[in-house]
Amino acid sequence: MKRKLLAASSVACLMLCGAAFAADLTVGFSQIGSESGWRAAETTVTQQQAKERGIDLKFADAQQKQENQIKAVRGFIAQGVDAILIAPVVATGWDEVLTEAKDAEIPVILLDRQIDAPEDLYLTAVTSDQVYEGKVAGEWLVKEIGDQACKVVELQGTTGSSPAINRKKGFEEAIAAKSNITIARSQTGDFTRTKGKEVMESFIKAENGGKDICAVYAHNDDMAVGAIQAIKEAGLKPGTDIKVVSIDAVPDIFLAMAEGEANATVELTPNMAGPAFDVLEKFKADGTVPPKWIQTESKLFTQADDPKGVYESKKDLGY
Ligand code: GZL
Repeated sequence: MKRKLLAASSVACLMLCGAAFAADLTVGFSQIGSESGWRAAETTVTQQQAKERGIDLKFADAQQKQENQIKAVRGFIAQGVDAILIAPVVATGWDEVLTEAKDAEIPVILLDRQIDAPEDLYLTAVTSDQVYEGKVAGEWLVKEIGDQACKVVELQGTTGSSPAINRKKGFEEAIAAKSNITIARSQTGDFTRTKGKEVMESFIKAENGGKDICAVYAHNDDMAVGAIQAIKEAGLKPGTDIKVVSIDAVPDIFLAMAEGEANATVELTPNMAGPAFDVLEKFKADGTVPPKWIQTESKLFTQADDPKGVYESKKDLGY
């Protein structure tokens, strides 16, 4: 793909050329996979955003493997794309390949997960505040439980991923002052329904058939939906015998909420690509460097928030 240099000399031309740049942009996107409903929606929205802007999007699905993401990024560099989007499956191990992108003068934008790497290796990161998400979930439980003794089981996201690390941290901060609320068991469910169900089954077995569990905190709704299945199969009522709090606000958690089987979720927008493409187009058009972090909103939803109506509003958004 030949890079086009525009001899922009006037504002009008800059504006026109800016738009032309968007039409000319070829962007590589290394996506983690399709482990959750939220991830599927992020992919759909990214493809829609690219199409609306006339951006040629090269998509690579890594099947949740970092080595596949690194291979895809190297492929994008070899193709000479104008920019690279990465949703990084884990937080470490990116320095080498991002240095190769930097040496090739190809800007990298991180979507929905942060990494432990020097900030000059990427243009910006578009993510939520994941510690805050965990805090919102924890504060909801603190309010819901009051002073009763509450044994929590935790379904963690993918080991080593920034959301798993940060959502755990935020939740623990929120319950730290409440000696009546303890995390009895915590294990990764890898952000998937299947694993979430499997791990919840083991927690139920270990905790007196689930009767000693007061709440399950899942780092995403997909694991919560799996846990709800396991709770029901154990003959208990999710949402009442065991409270269910999670993160993402995907449509299916609102169906569970409408049935009284889930209690709370913290919304994560699947539209990380819109803000990413906005800053990329400006960067390409006139060199404007964006802030290193573009934060997306986090909003709590509970059964009091018309879950059926929210489901209807979300069900066709690509989840
Ligand atoms: C969080 C994102 C997480 C979602 C999960 O920013 O990376 O990954 O919460 C997804 O649904 O698997």
